[in-house]
Amino acid sequence: APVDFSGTWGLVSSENFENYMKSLDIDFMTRKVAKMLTPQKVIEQQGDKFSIRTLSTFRNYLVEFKVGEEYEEDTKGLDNRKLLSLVTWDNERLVCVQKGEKKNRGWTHWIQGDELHLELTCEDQLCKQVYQKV
Ligand code: VLP
Repeated sequence: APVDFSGTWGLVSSENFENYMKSLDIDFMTRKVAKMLTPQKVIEQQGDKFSIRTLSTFRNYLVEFKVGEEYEEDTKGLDNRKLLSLVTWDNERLVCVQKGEKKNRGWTHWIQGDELHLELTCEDQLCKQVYQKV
């Protein structure tokens, strides 16, 4: 794909993260801490190979995958579930479907101008986040 997501991106806005966390059964105290964070996404992309690091003062999370190849995801430090995840291209958007206990779980990344956009879904909740290069 002609899109390059590589870089270090800082959170600038977040909508409905609280309800997204609730849909993942994240406990009250963890939600209170998590919603105060301004995480960074450190993305390394080589063609269809990605690593995405979500970094914060509280917890860090790493996923590595190749587009089109299903992988086992262990959401250790988040909701601690085992998922079967698959990322594909939808035109210039990177779309991840996360199969597991929770219905309709996944995320979509795309670049819009100088911003990195992220939509996170779980069950009936949609969280929208915007990041900018730092
Ligand atoms: C759980 C939900 C806060 C919050 C509890 C701990 C790591 C796409 C994708 C790549 C994600 C989102 C990860 C965040 C969900 C938190 C700790 C917060 C900081 O990102 O970029 O993995 O799945």
